[in-house]
Parts: sequence; C-alpha cells; structure tokens
Amino acid sequence: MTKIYDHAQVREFWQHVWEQENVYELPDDATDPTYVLGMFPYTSGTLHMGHVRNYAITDAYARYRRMCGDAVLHPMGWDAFGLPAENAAFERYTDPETWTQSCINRMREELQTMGFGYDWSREITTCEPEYYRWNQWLFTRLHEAGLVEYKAATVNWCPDCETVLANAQVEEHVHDDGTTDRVCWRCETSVGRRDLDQWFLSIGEYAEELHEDLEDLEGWEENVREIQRNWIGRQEGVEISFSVPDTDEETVSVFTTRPDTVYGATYLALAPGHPLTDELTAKDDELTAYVSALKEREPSDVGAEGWETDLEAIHPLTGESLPVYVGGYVLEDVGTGAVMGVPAHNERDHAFALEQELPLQQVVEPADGPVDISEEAYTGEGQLIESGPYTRLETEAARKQLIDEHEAFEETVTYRLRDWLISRQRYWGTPIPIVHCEDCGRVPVPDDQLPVELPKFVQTTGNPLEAIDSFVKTTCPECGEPARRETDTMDTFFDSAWYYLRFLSPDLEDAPFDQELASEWLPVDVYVGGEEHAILHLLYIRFFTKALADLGLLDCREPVERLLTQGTVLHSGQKMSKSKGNVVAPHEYGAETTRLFVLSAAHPKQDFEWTANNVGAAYDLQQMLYGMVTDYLEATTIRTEALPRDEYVDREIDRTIEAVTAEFERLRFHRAVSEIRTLARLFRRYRGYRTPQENVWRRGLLTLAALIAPMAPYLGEELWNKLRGDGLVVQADWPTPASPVENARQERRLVETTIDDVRDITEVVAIEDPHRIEIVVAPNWKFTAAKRAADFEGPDEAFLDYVLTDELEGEAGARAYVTELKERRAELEMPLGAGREHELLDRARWLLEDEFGGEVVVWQATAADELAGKAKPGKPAIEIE
Ligand code: ANZ
Ligand code: ZN
Repeated sequence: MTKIYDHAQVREFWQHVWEQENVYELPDDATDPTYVLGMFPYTSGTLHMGHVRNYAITDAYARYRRMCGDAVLHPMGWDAFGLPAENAAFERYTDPETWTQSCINRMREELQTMGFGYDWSREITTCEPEYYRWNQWLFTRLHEAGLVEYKAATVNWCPDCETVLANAQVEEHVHDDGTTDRVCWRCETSVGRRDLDQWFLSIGEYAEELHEDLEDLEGWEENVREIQRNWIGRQEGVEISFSVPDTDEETVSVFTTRPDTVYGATYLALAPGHPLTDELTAKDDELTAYVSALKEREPSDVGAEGWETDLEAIHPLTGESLPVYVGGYVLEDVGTGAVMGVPAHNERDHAFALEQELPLQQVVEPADGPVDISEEAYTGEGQLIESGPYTRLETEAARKQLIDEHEAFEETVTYRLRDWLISRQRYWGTPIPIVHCEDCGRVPVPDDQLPVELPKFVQTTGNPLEAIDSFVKTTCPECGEPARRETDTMDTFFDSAWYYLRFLSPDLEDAPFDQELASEWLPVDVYVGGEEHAILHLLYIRFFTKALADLGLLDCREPVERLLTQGTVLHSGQKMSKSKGNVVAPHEYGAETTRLFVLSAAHPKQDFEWTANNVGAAYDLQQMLYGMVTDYLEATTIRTEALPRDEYVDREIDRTIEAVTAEFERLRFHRAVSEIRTLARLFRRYRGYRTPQENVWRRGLLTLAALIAPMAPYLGEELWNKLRGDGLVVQADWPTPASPVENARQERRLVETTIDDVRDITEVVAIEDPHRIEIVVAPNWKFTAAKRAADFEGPDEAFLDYVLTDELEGEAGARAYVTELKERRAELEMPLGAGREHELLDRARWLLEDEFGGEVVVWQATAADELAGKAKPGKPAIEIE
C-alpha cells in the first residue's frame, strides 16, 4: 500500500462519486437551509488566490454545516458582464460572448479541481438573457416605483474611446515637468468631463434606513459597518435661508453644522452647479466660460478660486448685506450646494477669504482665552462673542436657541450618499429597457417584450450598440411610431445586487425569484468576499433588498446575516496580482494543499504572506494523516484492554472535537487546523510509545478524517474509505464528544503546565536522565480552601474570614495559602478537585515517561508530607531524582 497521498490520483474518482450521490444538490422542498454564499467571481478566465481563499472558506463552512445535519444551499455563478470582455474580444478578434463562455468553462473546471462542493444545478450566468431579462424587469418595477431617474450628470469622458469612464478607469499621468493629467486607462488620451443624460437609481431615498439598520447588523464586522456609515455620510445640521433680492428664487438656503457662527458670516458662496449660478450664467457669457472651466476640474484642485457676482444676500439676523460668490470649493451635491462663509471658524472659508480679500469676523472664543484667527481659523467650541443677544452663550446652547427662535433656521439631515449612476455606454451589459419616442418621451419596454436582447457584437470604437441600426431603430410601445431604443447598458453592479435571490429558483420563468422560498430561505446565513466590496456591492445589495421589500416582493429587509470579508493573500509583501508578476496559480502546489494552506495560514480576516515553507506544512499534515491511516491498517499487533493512557488519549479526542467545532462556528479555520495537527501529533506519539488500544486508535483516526474533511475533502474521503470501507465522509455525521467536556481547557492546561514544569526543572538542574519523577497533587485541605475562595463573592475585607474556616486554620501554612489566594482573587477558577487531578495526571504519565525516560509516579500529598507545602491545586509539586 502506498504511503504517499496524491490528491490528483483520487480527485476524479471522488468527484464522480459525489456527483452520483448528488451530495451538493439542495432540493426545492428543503426546509430552512443554511445559505452559505461566496461572492461570485467576475469571469476573467482564471481563478486567483483571492478566489481560492474566499471559496475555501465558504466550502469548509458549508461542508461542516452539512455534516452537522443542516440542509445547505451553497451555489455558484458568474458575474459575466463587463468592459474587460469587450477589450479581450477586441484583442483576440472574437466577441464578448464567446470569450466569456470560454472563461466560464475554464473557471468552472478550476473550481471543480479545487474540490469545492457546489450545487451546480443552480448555476447562474448574468450575461444570459434568462438572467438579464430579470434585471430589465426589476428596472421596470423600480421605475414604476419612482426609484429611477433620468438626469444630466457630469461624467468622465474619453474622446478617443467615445465612452464614459468610471472613476476607477481614469489614471493619473505624471509628465516630465511634474504636472499631471487625467488619462484613459486604455488609450491614455486626456479625459474630459461632459454633461450627459444618464440613468440613476435613487438609492438616496434609502440613505436613512441604510444608515440606521447598520446598527442591528451584529453579524457584520464593525469595520465594514463603519466604512458604510462613512460612505452614507449622515450628517445632522441646519439649513439657514438668506434672502437674495433680484433673483427668481429670492432666497438661498445654506447647509451648516455650525449655526452658532452665523454672526461670523461675511459672504455667501454657491457651487458652480447651483440653480442660482445657472440663472446667472444665462445672462453672462464670461461667467458661463468661467463656470464651465471650473466644472472641468476636480473641486479639490480648485483651491480658493471664485467669482464675485453682483448679487447681495441679506443676513437673516443682522440685516446686513453680504457679497455672493461662485466658489470652486463648494460642492454641488453636498448639503444645499451653497454655504455661508465663516472665515474665522472654517478652514476652507478662511483660505477663500484670504484669496478674495474678504473680512474675517471672529464670533467664538475658546474657554482658555483669546485666539488669533488671522493666520488660521479657530474651529473648536467655546463662548460666543460679537453675536448680538447670543453673546456669551456657550456654542452648544446658542445652537439650540437659534434654531428655536428663528424661522430661517431649520434642522435637517444630509447624506453624502449620491444616487447610483447605472448608465454605461458599452455593449457588454444589460440593455436598459427604455424606448425614446418623440411624442411619448421615455417609455419602458412592456414586460411581455422582455428581454431586450443584445444584438450580435460589432467591432467599433465607442458604443457598439449605437452602431447597430437594427437594435436602435424600433417603434414606440405606446404610440407605435418610429422611435429610438436606449443604447446605454447597466452597470454590472446591478446584476450582482440581487443575484443571491436568483439562486433560490434559477430556472423560474415567470419571476426573478420564488417569493415563497425567499421568505423561508433568506437571509443569507454566511456571506464571504473580498474587503474591497465593503462599500459598493454590499451597499447595493442592501439597497435592492429594501427596495424589493417595499415593492412587496420580499419580506426581509437585509440580505445577509453574517458577513466575513477575508484578507488579502500577499506575495513578497504585495497583493498577488498579474501586473506585479507575483502570482502563484492555485494548482502550482496541488489544489488540495493550496486550499488547506490558505485556510491554515491565518485568521480569515488577516492578510498573509504566501511562503513555500508554510505551504509545505499543509502538505506535511496531509501526508501525516494518510501515513497514520495506512500504518493502522497494516498493524499486526492489537491491544484490546484499556489502560489509563488510553483514557487520556480518548479524552483528547473529545477535547479536540469540541475545540474544532467551536472554531468552525467562528470561521477560524486556522485554529481548527492547528487543533487537528496537535491531535495528529499526539496520536503519532501514542502509536510510537507502545501498542495502542484498538478502539481508541480507530476512533482517533476516524475523528481526524471527519474533522479535516471540510477543509481537505478528497483526503477526508480517502481516509474515511480506508478506515470504514463504505459510506462517504461528506454524508457522515460531524463527530461529537463521547463524554462531557466542560472542563476540557482546564484539564488540558493542568497536564501541559505540569509537563512544562518538569522540563524546566530538568533543564535548570541539568538532569539528563532522571530515573524517577514524582508528581504530587496538593493535599485535600488546599482544594477545600481554593473552592471556597472561588465561590466567595463578597468584599476583599471579608475574604479571609470566609475562606479560612476554623477547620482550615488547623492546617500548617493555611493562613499563608489563603492570603496568596486573596492576592490572586481576580484570576481564581474553581479547582478540578483532588481526585480528578490525580486521575488526569496518572493518565498522562506516559507522556512524561516518553519524553524524559525513567519511572513516573503520581500520588497525593497528605498534610504531613514534605511536598504538601509546595503543591497547589492546578499546580502539583514535582520531585526529580
Ligand atoms: C458654516 C460653518 C462655520 C461651517 C464653521 C463649519 C464651521 P463638516 O465641516 O465636514 O462638518 N459645507 C456645507 N455645504 C457644503 C458644500 N456644498 N460644499 C462645501 N462645503 C460645504 O461639513 C459641514 C460644513 O461643510 C458646513 O458647516 C459648511 O461649512 C460646509 F465655523 O457652515 B459650515
Ligand atoms: Zn411614442
């Protein structure tokens, strides 16, 4: 029998068996399955280490829950639309569909090689009309619900590719003279800004709920919730309205978080895109040119540039007139798009005022005395000065009073979250199901005409859809006259915002998902993916869930109960990536070794470094387990009667089961692997020491096979099969302890510290070959004292009186021991008991004999013994000769 395990030789066999037995398929009538989901991959054509890590986690958890008896939904699909497929098609003279399909086939095979157990009967592919028709259907429902808007937006535009670019597709180019340029990632042409009519989803309407519900997402890591909170950017503040004579609106509202500084306002500034700015540009060509130049630039580059208008604003409290500017630093989509300038107390206003030579008016003084605001704004709290009737009030109190006393002050909440721009001027996405008709306007395509299918691809610059007449030219669904089809396609984040629902009923033909199943099977129990999705995807999926709930399609309002964002796999200190040339392919070290390694390397949230050494350790563990099983099968001498050391090893099996189970629940697979490794090493010693006992030996090996199976499934099956000859480990029950393990940790600690102590002593006194080691358990009275001490809950002063009973006081050294207990009070735990300690140490005797040689005896001290003074509960005395 060969003792080297090679998963490549057994892989196909087990895959075949799993398929025959249908072990991963979840029937539609399953009740309340555990839904385990990994973020489905973009179809780039190859699996990278980030995928392997992500899917190794979900697979291990799914397999574990299945062995625990749950019905498990663990599906896989393809995020198959997106610009790179168009580029790849362009370079390879093919079309995006053919290209994507070949990528999918490659990746599916890679996933199968890795041994991931998916319910492939539920596979979904977002670029197929069967899927994207439901994107269109959902778009239409959102449109009906008033959550879709068509409006002008300033976007990045590449004149050469003739398309909008996402911010992430704009690169910074540094010229030789140090100046920089924003260029297209594909053709390096300078990117401009353009105002274009675009489709938006009104995610802003859900800003409050998206913010509020983060509080209850206890299964999400706090850092992800915090990132979302910042992105939503909820801010409480006040709108103050200033009247601005000689304008259409007659007033301008500003948003501020510091209404208490209102007496320090020395000007008003409008964003370049503010409606009042528009009103002015209509009458002033010079201003128009100035404003459109400003809009071309990043607001952060604009510094303190501005334009003084002829308007004046009336201060609502003093009646003074203030100049009105168009300010490059004022953001159109923050607050109201207008600010009151308080240069003395706001840094950006300060810079603007210096540049524009506007006055500084200090109105807040810090508690510890006057400050000089000529160089720098004072932005802290304090006491009001020069503020009319509010002078001398604390800033906080002033804010309350101003809001209470003036109608021009209105409390409000603003959000940083912007509406979601879903238009892309690209081919490889879901066509937005709208027809532009001269008479009827923008008409949604009726449901019975969905899907609007993508026409055959053509090679062209710009958006291929615009070049395909047969696609563009259509008739209006309302009036039947000739009309134009919308040529924008959807952002692919739309596809992934609801894909988790499609897995419930992937073949359903009359709805995007089965509502009954949804109400029973959702939310997703565990969702795992890259931390880079903390904002966009994870916000969109939450938004969709809430919007669909409001449409009456869903009855849950959060998609994911427990979220894990896994860390990055590094190589030479950097994220593995093609462009850095530091990629290790998943199969380079063997698929199963790789998945076991990525699970064992670190806490799933932590980044870790790929090193060949550590991969070797994962390989060695597999070989060790395999070798142990073949060795067992070949063993000829067998012992049946049980000795104390067998009890010890048996108990270690229970402890390991308990520990591994807890680590699986916490998704801490690295700890699970190290528990398994520890037990395997113990078994190797047990076997090497003297003939093992048949039942314990066999139970240990079967347990190891079951515990490793979710992480190394081929190996798990091999071991299981060799040991049992029938049945599958994927379908086996998760092991449970044979006896209760409530004190397991404490017991293990007793044995470990005792062995450590023996080791220390032999080193300190340099005894190479001890011929006798005595382990002496503390006398009974010390256990009595330690128990009373652990029980006691009163104040420190009463401790001695309570613990030191009359009876105990009779023992020599009792007062000193109880005093010591009092000092360690915070860390005391209930002792195991003298009898139990004795029993445990006796069972562990063989470990000492094995390590140190000689004879080992364990006995309990009585009060009279010399060693009684040294021995304590949890810490026996040790005597070595
Ligand atoms: C007056 C004021 C006085 C402000 C003061 C601050 C301090 P932060 O600073 O992050 O809390 N603001 C409002 N709308 C803006 C816009 N559209 N573009 C740029 N800035 C804008 O954000 C709130 C502050 O940002 C607001 O409070 C406003 O300046 C500025 F001593 O108003 B403040
Ligand atoms: Zn029409």
